[in-house]
Amino acid sequence: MRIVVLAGGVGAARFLLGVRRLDAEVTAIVNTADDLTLHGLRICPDLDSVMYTLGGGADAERGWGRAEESWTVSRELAAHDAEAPWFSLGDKDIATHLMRTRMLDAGYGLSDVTAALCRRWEPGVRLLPMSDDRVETHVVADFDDGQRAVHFQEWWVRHRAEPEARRFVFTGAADAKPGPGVLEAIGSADAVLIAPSNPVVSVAPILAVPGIREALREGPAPVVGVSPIIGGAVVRGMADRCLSTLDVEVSAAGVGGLYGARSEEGVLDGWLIDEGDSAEIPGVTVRSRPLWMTDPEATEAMAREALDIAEVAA
Ligand code: FO1
Repeated sequence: MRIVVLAGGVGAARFLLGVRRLDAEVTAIVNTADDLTLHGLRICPDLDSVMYTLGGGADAERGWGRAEESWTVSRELAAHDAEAPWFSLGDKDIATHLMRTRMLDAGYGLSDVTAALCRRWEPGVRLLPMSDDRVETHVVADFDDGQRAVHFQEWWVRHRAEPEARRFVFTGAADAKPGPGVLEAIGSADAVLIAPSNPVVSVAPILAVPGIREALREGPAPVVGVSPIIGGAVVRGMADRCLSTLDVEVSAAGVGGLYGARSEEGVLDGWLIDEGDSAEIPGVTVRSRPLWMTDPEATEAMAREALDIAEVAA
C-alpha cells in the first residue's frame, strides 16, 4: 500500500511516527515555505523537524532542532551582533545547515540534498520537498510602526505571531514546480493524508505549488485530512492566529471547510475530527475519534481510521 502525507513540521512529524507503523510505503511531501537563509546557511525547519523526529534525533519537547543541543556558535554570533539572534541555531543543527548549503551551492536540488541527509537519519519514510524551487511565506502584518511584510520566521519566532497578520504571501509559489517525485507519488498513491499541520502556513503553501492541488483533485487516490484543531483550540503552535487572518473559524469544521470537498473546488474526500467536535461538509465523509497523538500507537490508530475513511470515500 502506498500512502502520501502532506506534511508541515512538528504536528506532521508526530503524525508520521504513527503512519510509519503501518504496513505501507510512506512518502511525505513536506512544506518548504518556512525555509530561510541566515548567516549564509539555508535552513529548512519543517523538513528538519520531520527528519530529526523520525530519525530519533529531535528534541521532543521543543519539536524542532536536535536533542542534547548546545548553543555555543549562536552565542558567539550574538556576541558579534550577527543577524536574527532571536532565531536560535543549535551547534548540532548547524552541521545540517552546513551540509545542506554546501550541496545546494554545488548545484544539487533540495530533494537531492534531503535524500542525502536522510541517508544518515534513515527516517523510514521518503521525504520529498514540495518543490526544489524557492518558496517563502512572508507575512504582511500591523507593527507598531505601520504595516509591513516580514519573513514568516520573523513574525512567528521574533514576534510570537502577535502583530495582526493581514496577509500570508507565498513568494515564489506561482513560479515553483512540484519537486522531483511529488506528482508521481500523488499519482500512484492508494491514499493521500493531510497531516494535522497548520492549514494556513504549512498545508496551504504545498497546495499553492502549481500542479499539486490539481494532482490531488484529479488523482486516483482519496484524500483524507486530519483536523489540527481539537475542541476549538489548536493542539500546538499558533494556527488560530493564522486562521483568524483568513476569517476562518478556529474549529474542525472551519478547517475542513477551508480545505473543501473535492466534489466542489477543494481537495477532501474525508475529514477526521476529534470525538468532541462536529463538522458537516457536503461531499466529505466526516468521522470522529480521539485525535490526541499521545504516543505512536495512538497515532497509528488515527492513521488507520483515516485510511478506513479513504476506503469508504474512494
Ligand atoms: N522556533 C522558535 O520558536 N524559536 C527558535 O529560536 C527556533 C529556531 C529554529 C531553528 C531551526 C529550525 O529548524 C527551527 C527553529 N524553530 C524555532 C522552529 C521554526 O520556527 C518552525 O518553523 C516553526 O516551529 C513552524 O514550523
